This record gives sequence, structure tokens and C-alpha cells, in this order.
Amino acid sequence: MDKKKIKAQPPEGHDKLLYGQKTEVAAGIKAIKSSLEHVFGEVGVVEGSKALLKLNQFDGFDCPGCAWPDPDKHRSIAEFCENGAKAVAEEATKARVDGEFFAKYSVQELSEWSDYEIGKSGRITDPMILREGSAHYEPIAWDEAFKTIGGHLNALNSPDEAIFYTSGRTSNEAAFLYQLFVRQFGTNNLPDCSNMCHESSGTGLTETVGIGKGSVKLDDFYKAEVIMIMGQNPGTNHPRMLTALEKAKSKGAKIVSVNPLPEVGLMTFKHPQNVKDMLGKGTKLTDHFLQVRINGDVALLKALMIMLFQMEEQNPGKVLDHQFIEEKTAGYEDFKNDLLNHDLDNLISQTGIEAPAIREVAELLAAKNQIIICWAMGLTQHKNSVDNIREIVNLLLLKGSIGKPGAGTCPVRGHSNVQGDRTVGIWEKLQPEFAKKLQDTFHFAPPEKDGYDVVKAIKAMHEGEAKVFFAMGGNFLSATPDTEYTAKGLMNCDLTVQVSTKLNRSHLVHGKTAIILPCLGRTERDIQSSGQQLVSVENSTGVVHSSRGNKRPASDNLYSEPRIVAELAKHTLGDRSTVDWDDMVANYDNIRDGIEKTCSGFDDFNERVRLPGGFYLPNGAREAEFHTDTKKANFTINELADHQLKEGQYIMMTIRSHDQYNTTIYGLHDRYRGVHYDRRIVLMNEKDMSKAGLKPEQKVDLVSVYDGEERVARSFLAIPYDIPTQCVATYFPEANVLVPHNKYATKSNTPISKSVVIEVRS
Ligand SMILES: Nc1nc2c(c(=O)[nH]1)N[C@H]1C(S)=C(S)[C@@H](COP(=O)(O)OP(=O)(O)OC[C@H]3O[C@@H](n4cnc5c(=O)[nH]c(N)nc54)[C@H](O)[C@@H]3O)O[C@H]1N2
Ligand SMILES: Nc1nc2c(c(=O)[nH]1)N[C@H]1C(S)=C(S)[C@@H](COP(=O)(O)OP(=O)(O)OC[C@H]3O[C@@H](n4cnc5c(=O)[nH]c(N)nc54)[C@H](O)[C@@H]3O)O[C@H]1N2
Ligand code: SF4
Ligand SMILES: [Mo]
Repeated sequence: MDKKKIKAQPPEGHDKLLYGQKTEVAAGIKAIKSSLEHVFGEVGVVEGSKALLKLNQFDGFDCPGCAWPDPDKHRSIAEFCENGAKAVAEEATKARVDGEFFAKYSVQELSEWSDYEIGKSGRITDPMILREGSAHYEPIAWDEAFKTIGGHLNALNSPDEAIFYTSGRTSNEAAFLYQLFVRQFGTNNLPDCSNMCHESSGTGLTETVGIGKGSVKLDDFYKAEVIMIMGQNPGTNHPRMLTALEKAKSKGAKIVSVNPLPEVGLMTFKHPQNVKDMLGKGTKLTDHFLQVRINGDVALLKALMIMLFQMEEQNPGKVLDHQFIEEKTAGYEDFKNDLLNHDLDNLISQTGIEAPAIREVAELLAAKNQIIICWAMGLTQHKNSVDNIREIVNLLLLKGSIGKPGAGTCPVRGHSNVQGDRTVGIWEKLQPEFAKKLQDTFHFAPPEKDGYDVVKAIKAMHEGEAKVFFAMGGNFLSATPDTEYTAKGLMNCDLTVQVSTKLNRSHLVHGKTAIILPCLGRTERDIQSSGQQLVSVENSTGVVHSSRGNKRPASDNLYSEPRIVAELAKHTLGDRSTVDWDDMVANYDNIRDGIEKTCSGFDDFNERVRLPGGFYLPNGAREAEFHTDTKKANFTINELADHQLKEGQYIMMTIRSHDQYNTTIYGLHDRYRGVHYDRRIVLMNEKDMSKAGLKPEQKVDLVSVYDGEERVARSFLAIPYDIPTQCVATYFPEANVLVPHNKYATKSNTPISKSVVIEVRS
């Protein structure tokens, strides 16, 4: 087959773009209408209602959408949002991808479909293989599939020639078993979606407060005086957070939003379960909106902190928490000296915000002591992302706003179990303590050398150093940077394997041989020899709880993810393994016993996972116990972003529309931003457009140039939008082709998906 014809990028064509009709209020009637349309359209009314009633209930399944926490105690009947409903619909769809489907469409043909069409083709029903040289996938027996994969793995010169990716929907049980297999096989090559997501948060927080997770609980939102939301679009990506923010406001909290875009979801909100709200104008959520330039956050945080020092000077002892600084922190003097050396006017001009607006927020912060700072991808996907996070910590430390009720750090996680996967060992860096426990419990010597993370994995495949790519979920080709470069890497492999629920582009851009292993989804019953199983997940606030599907599986020929791992381990390791894989899968309690012995905080796991609502994992920072090198919370000195934009250059952020879940395109409406039917668009400031002589909807090519190498994303429509000058926004994954694979955040290696320097060519 001629692989050159396979398309790694979605098609360039345009549907009829409609824009400018912005929804001014988030949630509300339209959200309910949209969720019901998605669910009933894909699934039917009876099945759809049955599934939704179990969503996020104590005895039901965890929402496959995002990792926003559920209330600890009381749950209402409909404890989900529009996007949770869409995620369920997407999984529960009646459409099927089976042997007949693949006989009809060649891989090359499918690669010409849009991501929306690919996703809508349905659930994969049977294991499939694309044999070397063949144009079509065809069904294969499970046993033969495992033998083929085991054969490839065992034929490698070294276990390090294999890569084992994980996406964050995988349960704790599947993830733990997977990393156990991979380490018994002999490598730490365990890149995961977290590498592209909150890795910078983990890195920055571990250094400064001793734990790579957030410190707040959901209840803290209702005790907070100020909630700052930076680089996050919760109305789309964590919709139920709006309910929490509304409640926080009713209890007196002020909300500050820091974003280059006035995201509708953050501005005004109508609670879908509150009739009074639905009929009225809704709640104004944001009290202070700071329209920061892309990557201007370190400058903004520094400016705010300098203002706090100025106010402290006028009002000694009233602004900063000296007792906390004295008792609980290290590095204060060095930090202060560095900070006060910066020129305030210069910092303010870098933010692109008017000084009085910043001063208002500084005054608010000066007067309050219970501050929560939330953030997401707007802060974690830049060259200086780790500095973004460390600067947030500096601000909280100055105010003593961590380790007490109503205050702390809140990196809002993306995938529903991305945090849990890391807790149970999905990490290319094997920590010595974890390695020792693995060794003591399972009697083998795990590999010590760090494995590949996402960006190193791409390079290794590209350069032929890795030959087998195995993915536990996700859509590696479309989620990673530098689409064409990554595509070549995957195509270089001898074998690519995807454990998936639904078809995506990573099945189509493949190695010499490619295999799809179809698995049960979160919403489906998982029956093993001891009976129906439950799995567990961890949300953004460190609560581990159970999830149990109730739907009939999409096909009788699906395996659960744990079973897939176990079969793979048996077929690959044979007698070399020290683990009784069948026993593990027969009853997932046995896997949880393994987790309890290897991961801290999981005492009496099997008992506690069955408590309604689950249990909190220990979190030092939450108790103002900082397990860092200094045993204190560390102040740090952080660098400003340094983009020397030339005339005609812009800084581009790649963001999510309202109708997508990462690379899965649910629909073609970015309702809150008022963009409909087209995704190849670039949002630009009106002044920039007229300066460049661009008319609304004019077709342009976007070009990034790094180290003399040009990358081009063709045929985008320019749209005037309320965004700072020299800043532009495009959708992920259409613009990923512009993100260079070798430009990433210092220390965390997260690709710079939110600050790519581009030119717009007409
Ligand atoms: N419906 C839905 N829900 C999802 C997802 C989805 O795709 N769809 N994805 C899930 C996943 S994996 C994740 S990680 C999360 C992502 O959740 P978000 O991080 O909210 O997602 P993004 O669309 O990447 O939005 C980033 C926001 O940051 C802003 N921003 C960009 N650059 C900067 C900057 O330099 N500074 C500041 N202050 N702001 C900036 C953008 O304008 C945008 O509002 O959502 C999760 N939930
Ligand atoms: N330019 C740019 N790139 C980005 C980002 C960005 O903001 N900008 N965001 C990054 C972020 S935050 C993330 S998290 C990554 C996401 O990267 P990934 O996690 O790799 O991508 P997803 O699109 O979430 O994966 C979707 C696929 O997962 C499979 N799937 C769904 N449910 C299940 C399940 O239960 N089990 C299994 N085995 N498979 C399942 C389906 O086949 C579906 O097609 O993308 C990153 N890439
Ligand atoms: S906020 Fe997130 S976890 Fe909650 S229902 Fe919505 S998508 Fe699901
Ligand atoms: Mo993510």
C-alpha cells in the first residue's frame, strides 16, 4: 500500500461558516437541549435515560468527561453537565465499526474523512489487524492478536524499543496492571497524555509544595474569599465547575478570570437545575476580568505581587502573612529581592492589561486571606509553564493561602482519571520508593533508567530507535504536536497497536502492521469469572472512588482493559513473569490488593473504594505539610516569557471548541464563542486584521518557522474576535501541525501548544 497517500491531517475543505452569534450566557436551556439531542440522537430515549441516571451517582459510573470532583455527600438526580452527557452519548452510540465496515472502506479512504466523520462511525466491535501491505483492516481472533504482539515485542533488540502510551480515561486497575506488565517486560517507556497536559503543574508543584497535585477540596470553594481562574475555560471543559463557582459567589467569594478571551462560560451562568435561574438573566460569575496577552501570566503575577509589597509598605503587617512566611516557607529573601528588581511599568505593558484593572485585583487580594487559584492548559503549555505554576505558588505563599480551608492550589485536570493513572505508576520516571515496593511485592527488578515521555517517544520513533508503539486509549497521532513529523514516526514502526473504544486517526496512520484491540467503555458492564467488576478513578481533588458501568457492552467480543493487559502479559512474558495474571483479572480486588501494597494512601483499599463517594488520598500541602527538599514550601525565582515578535508575527494558542473532547469532535458548534460549522478558523484581533489587509472570512495559510524549518497549516478562515493584538487562536487538533515537536516547556517537556509563533499568509 502506498502510505504516502494516507492523510495525517483532517481535510482542508470548508463547510458553511457561521459566526458572530455568541451565546452570552453559559449553560441554560440551550445546554440541556444540546445534551439531550446528543444522547437521544446517538443512543435512543430509553437507553439514554438509563445511562444518564447512573452518571456520577454513588452506585453508578464515573463521568468519562473531565476530572471535576463530585460533591462528597449529597448528589442530585442529574449530577452531570452537557459535556458529560455528550461523552456518554459518544460511547453509547448505536453505530458500529465492524469487519464489514473495514471491508468497505480502505484505510487510505478513511484517512480522507474529517475527524468528526471518523468519530461518528461508531464503536469498534472486534479485534482488527491491518496486515503488512494490505489496504484494509480485517477481523482477527483475540488469541492471534496477542500472539502477534507478543512475538513482535519479544523479537526486539531491547525492551526500550517499545513504547507504551496511556490516555487518561484508563482506570486505576487497568493502569496499575499495565505499568506492572511494562516494567516486567523491562522498560519505563510509559509516556502519557499528562506529558502534554498538566505535567508542568506536577513539576512546579512538587518542587515548591512537595506534591504534584492540587491542594483544595470541593468544599474549599465554598469557604474561599477569592477564586482566581487562570488559563481555563470551565464553561466548556469543566462545566459543573460553574455550579461550584455560582455557589461560592452566593457565599461571598469574588471571582477573577485571567484569560486572553472573554470566555462566555466564565462571564455569566444559568444553573440548569434552578428554575428561577433559567428564567432570569443568570448569575454574573466574573467580578474582575483581566484580558492578558497569551503567555503574559508571569508578568501579571509579578505585577500583582509588587503591588502587594507596595501596599504592605503602606500598611505593615496587614497584607502579607509574615507568620506563615516565617514558619512555613524557604527562599523568601532571594525571591523578594529578585521580584522588586523588576520594573512594574514594564511588567504591566507585557501583560497588555491597563494598570488600574490590575491594581483593583491587587487591592482585592491584599484585603483577603482565603484565595484559591485554579488553572488549566492556558498556563501549562508554554516554554515557561513550570514558571507559571511556581509564580502562582509564590503569590499564594505571600498570602499564607495554602494549607488552610478556603485556600490553595487547584490545577483542574482534564481526562477523568489522568491523575489516578499517575498515582498508580504511569510515569516514564520510576520513583525509587515505588520501584522498591514493586520489587518487594512482585519479586522482580524493575528497570531504573527513565523512559521516553511523549516528545522523546515521537523522536525515538522518527529516528527508528523505537519499533513497537502500543497505546492504551487516546489518539496519539492527533493529540501530539507536529502532526506530519509524528505521522512519519508512527509509520516507521514495525507494529502499532491501539486499545480503543472508537475509531480515530491513530488507527489510520499506522506502522507496517497495525492492530486494534476494542475494549469496554466506562459505561458498560464488566463481567469477569468472579462476577461483575468495579473499577476506581481519582478526580482533580484526590478523591478515589468506584465506577461501575450498567450498559450492555457494544459488542460481545470486547475485552476489558485489565483483561487485555493480562492476556498481553501472558503472551509476551510467559514463564518469565512472577505475576498470576489470570488471578488478577478474575477479581479486580486482587489488583487493588497490589495497588494497596505498592502505592501510599491506599490502606484498606477494597473496603474504602466501596464507601459511597470513596476516600481522599493523603495530601501534605492541604495540611500545610510540605514534603520538599527544604521541608518547607519554597519560594522560587521565575522567568518572564520572551517572545520577540517581528512585524507580521503572532503568538498562537490552540484551544478546544465547545463541541469536542480533545481529538473527538462531537459536533460543529463552538456555541459560546459563536463559531459554527467550520473548525479551520483563526480568531484574530480586528486591528491586526486590518493592518494585515485581511477581510473577515478571508482564506489564509498559517505558517510557523522554527530553526529555519517551515510548517504550514493550509486554508484557515480569519475571523475578527475579541482577543489581544498579536495574539491568535486556532482549534486543536487542526493546528497541531504547526507545533514543533522539539519546542517544549523547560523541565516538564510539555509541547508549547499555547504559544506557537506564526505568520498569517494570505
Ligand atoms: N468538553 C470538553 N471537556 C474537556 C476537554 C475537551 O476537549 N472537551 N478536554 C479535557 C482535557 S484533557 C483538559 S486538559 C481540559 C482542558 O481545559 P482548558 O485548559 O480549559 O482547555 P483549553 O481549550 O485548552 O483552554 C485553555 C484556556 O486557556 C486560555 N489561554 C490560552 N493561553 C493562555 C495564556 O497564555 N494565559 C492565560 N491566562 N490563558 C490562556 C484560552 O483562552 C482558553 O480559555 O479539559 C478537559 N475537559
Ligand atoms: N495543540 C494542542 N494539542 C494538545 C492539547 C492542546 O490543548 N493543544 N491538549 C493536550 C491534552 S491536555 C491532552 S490530555 C491530550 C489528549 O490526548 P489523548 O488522550 O491521546 O486523546 P483523546 O482525544 O482524549 O483520545 C480519544 C480516543 O480515546 C479512545 N477512548 C475513549 N474512551 C476510551 C476508553 O475508555 N478506553 C480506551 N482504551 N480508549 C478510549 C477513543 O478511541 C478516542 O478516539 O492532547 C494534547 N494535545
Ligand atoms: S463537569 Fe466534567 S465530570 Fe462533571 S459531568 Fe461535566 S464532563 Fe462530567
Ligand atoms: Mo488534558
